[in-house]
Amino acid sequence: MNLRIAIQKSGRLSEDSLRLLNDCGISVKSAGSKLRTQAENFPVEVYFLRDDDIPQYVQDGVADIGVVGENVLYEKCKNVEVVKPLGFGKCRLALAVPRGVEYGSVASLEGRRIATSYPFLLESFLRQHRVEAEIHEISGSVEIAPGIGLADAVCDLVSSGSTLFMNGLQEVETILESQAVLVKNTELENSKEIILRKLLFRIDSVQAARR
Ligand code: PRT
Ligand code: ZN
Repeated sequence: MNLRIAIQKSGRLSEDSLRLLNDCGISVKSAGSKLRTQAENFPVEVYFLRDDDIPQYVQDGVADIGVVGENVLYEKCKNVEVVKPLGFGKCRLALAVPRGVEYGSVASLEGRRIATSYPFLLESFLRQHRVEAEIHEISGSVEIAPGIGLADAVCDLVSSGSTLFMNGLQEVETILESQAVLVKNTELENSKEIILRKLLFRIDSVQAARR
C-alpha cells in the first residue's frame, strides 16, 4: 500500500516540495518527463501535477495528500483537510493600483474594473467590504492589465514586489497571506493514515532542524 502524494510538476513549489521529501529521507527524483514515480525507500508514490489541479485530485481521492499554495487551495474551495503549513512558497494576494493614483480605502474601488486570476477570493474580499467592482478574470500576466487599459486595478500574488514595481503599480491591500500547505483527503483509509503519520513525524523533525 502506497500513500499517493501530489506535488507541482514544474513551478515555484516543485523544488521545495521535492527537497522536503528528500530531507525526510525519501528518495524521489525530480519529475523530468515522468508524471508519477515510486519512492525507493518509503511507501510513497509521487504524482507530478499542475498546482491548480491538486485540490481537486486530493478531494476526489485520486491522490491521498498534496502540497499546494493556500492561495490556490482557498480559491478552489475544495473539501480537503489542511494538515500542516510547510513554510515555503510564501507570498500574498494583494490589490494594487497604478502608482500616482490616489487610494484612500477599499471604497475607492467602487465601480472599478479589477483584473485577477483569483475571482473567488477577490469577490469575497470585496463583499466583506461592501464594495461592488467589476472583476475581470485573466489567467496570467495580470500586472499589465492597467497599463493596456484593461483594468483600473489588479489583484495578484506578490512576493518581492518587483513585478508590481516594474509595471508601475503600488500595492494597497493584502487579501491573503499564503504559503504552501500539506493537504489530505478527508477519508483516508487507516493503512494510509499510518504512513501519513510516519511522514508527518519526519516532516516535524526536518522543520525543527531547519529552525
Ligand atoms: O504550471 P502550474 O499551474 O503548476 O504553475 P503556475 O504557473 O500556476 O504557478 P507558479 O509555479 O508560478 O506558482 C506556484 C505557487 O507558488 C503559487 O500558487 C503560490 O502559492 C506560490 N508563489 C509564491 C508564487 C509567488 N510566490 C509569486 N511571486 N506564485 C506566483 N508568483 C508570481 C506572481 O503571480 C507575480 O507574477 O510572481 C510574480 C510576482 O513576484 P514578485 O517577486 O515580483 O513580487
Ligand atoms: Zn497553476
